[in-house]
Amino acid sequence: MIQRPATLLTPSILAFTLLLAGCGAGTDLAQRPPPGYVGDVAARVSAVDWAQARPVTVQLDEFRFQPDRLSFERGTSYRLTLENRGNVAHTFTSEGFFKAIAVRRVTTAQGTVETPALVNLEIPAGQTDVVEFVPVEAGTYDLACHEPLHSGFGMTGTITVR
Ligand SMILES: [Cu+2]
Repeated sequence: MIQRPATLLTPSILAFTLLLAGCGAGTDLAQRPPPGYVGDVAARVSAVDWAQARPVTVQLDEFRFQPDRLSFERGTSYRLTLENRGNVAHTFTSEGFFKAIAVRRVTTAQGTVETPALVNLEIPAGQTDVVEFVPVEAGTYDLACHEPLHSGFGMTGTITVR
């Protein structure tokens, strides 16, 4: 009989750990889509080819997203890399966009979490998060960093789903 290693973290424990590890706005991953989010996430995620996922990279620093205008197509798999090249934590926060996508998984410095929905993403200084997702609902959504004052310094953007 093969035993699973005792240190194996379940996704729920890992998500909880991520939530605790963040400071400020913190990273918050939902275990099931909250109200207002797209449903049928598992079916939507399994309906696309992840070997063909389109890579998109956004760099974050003080105080901007580069690029700050992002465009995605519905029904296409994406691998979004968020590189914090700054000296402080930044968040990638877009409630409207998060509600409009089906998430496959999120990879942070702490590991990979299978999660259907994003509530908030905080990327510590010098770290990189990767989000794999499928856009579902078309629309134009505001992007902002929710660290104190950052959006006022211009750390905002726009995400369009076509
Ligand atoms: Cu910021």
